[in-house]
Amino acid sequence: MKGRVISAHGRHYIVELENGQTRQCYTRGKKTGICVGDFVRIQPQAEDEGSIEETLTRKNLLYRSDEMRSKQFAANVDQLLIVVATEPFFSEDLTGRALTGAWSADISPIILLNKCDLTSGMARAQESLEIYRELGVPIISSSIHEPEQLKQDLLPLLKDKTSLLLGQSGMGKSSILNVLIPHARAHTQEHSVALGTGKHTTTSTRLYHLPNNTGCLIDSPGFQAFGLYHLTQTDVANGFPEFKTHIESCRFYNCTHLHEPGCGVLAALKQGVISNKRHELYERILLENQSATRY
Ligand SMILES: Nc1nc2c(ncn2[C@@H]2O[C@H](COP(=O)(O)OP(=O)(O)OP(=O)(O)O)[C@@H](O)[C@H]2O)c(=O)[nH]1
Ligand SMILES: [Mg+2]
Ligand SMILES: [Zn+2]
Repeated sequence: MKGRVISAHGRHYIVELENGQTRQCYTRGKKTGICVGDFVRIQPQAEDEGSIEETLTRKNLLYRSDEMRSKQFAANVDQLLIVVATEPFFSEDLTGRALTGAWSADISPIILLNKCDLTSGMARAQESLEIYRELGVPIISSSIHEPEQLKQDLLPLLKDKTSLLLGQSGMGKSSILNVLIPHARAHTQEHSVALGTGKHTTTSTRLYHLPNNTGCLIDSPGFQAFGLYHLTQTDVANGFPEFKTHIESCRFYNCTHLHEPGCGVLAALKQGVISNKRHELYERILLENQSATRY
C-alpha cells in the first residue's frame, strides 16, 4: 500500500493511504529520517497499523541544521509560506535564512506578513521586507481577524500544492491554518493562555488537507535558530538568487565572493546593486559553516 506521512513522532508515524484511511505506522530496523510529506510504501499490520517498508524518491526536503543536530521540516514541498509578524517583531536574520534554505532546495517562497490588524509596526515591517519584494518574493498581508479576505488571498495560491507554514513562534502559523481549515483545530498560543497551560504551542509538524481536497497545508513548530550547516558554499550562493548573474563574471571559478579580486558579486555590492544586508547574511552563513567543518 502506498501513502503519505502526515505526522511523525519519534519512530511512530501516521500514514494516510491513497483511499483516505490513516494508519499508525512504525519503522523496522534502522530506518530513520522519514518525515512529514514523505510518500511511503507500507506493509499493513494488525487492524489499522503498518510498517514502513520504503520511502519513495523525494522531490525535495527542507531542513535546518546546526552544530548540535539537524531538524527536518518536511519533504515534497511545493512552496514555503514564511510567516512573519510585527508583535513579536520578526527576525530579519531568520527570515533571510529560511529564504536561503528554500531557494537552495528549489522551493518557491512566499512571505505572509500576518497580524496586519496591529498597525503600529507595519511600516517598519514593510520596509524591512522591501528587499525581498525586489527579489520577486510575493508578500501577502494577512490577519486572522479578516478570515474571508485571508481565504480569498491565500486559497488560490495554495490550490493543488503542498505548502509549508514556517516561521518563528507566535507569528500566527496555526491561527492561519485554523482559518483556512477550521476542522484542523490546531493549538495556538491563544488556547494555551485560555487554558492556563503556559506557552503550549505547536510541538510537531502535521499535514492537513484544504477543504474539498484542493491542496495540502503543513503546520510546523516555530524555530529560534536556522543553521544551514548542510549547505556547501555553492548551495549557499544558490540561496542568494540576486548573486547569480554577477557570479558569471567572477574571475575565479571557485570564488567564494568574500574577498577575491575580480569578484562579480563584490563589484555589484560596491555599486549598490546587491544589498549590504544580504551580503552580510551570506557571509555569516558561510563563516559559520566553515568554522563548523574545522572540528
Ligand atoms: N492580532 C492578531 N493576532 C494574531 C493573528 N494571528 C495570530 N494571532 C495571535 O498570535 C498568537 C500566536 O499565534 P499562533 O497561531 O499560536 O502562532 P504560531 O506561529 O503557530 O506559533 P508556534 O506554534 O509556537 O510556532 C495567538 O495568540 C494568536 O491569537 C493576527 O492576524 N492578528
Ligand atoms: Mg503553531
Ligand atoms: Zn565572486
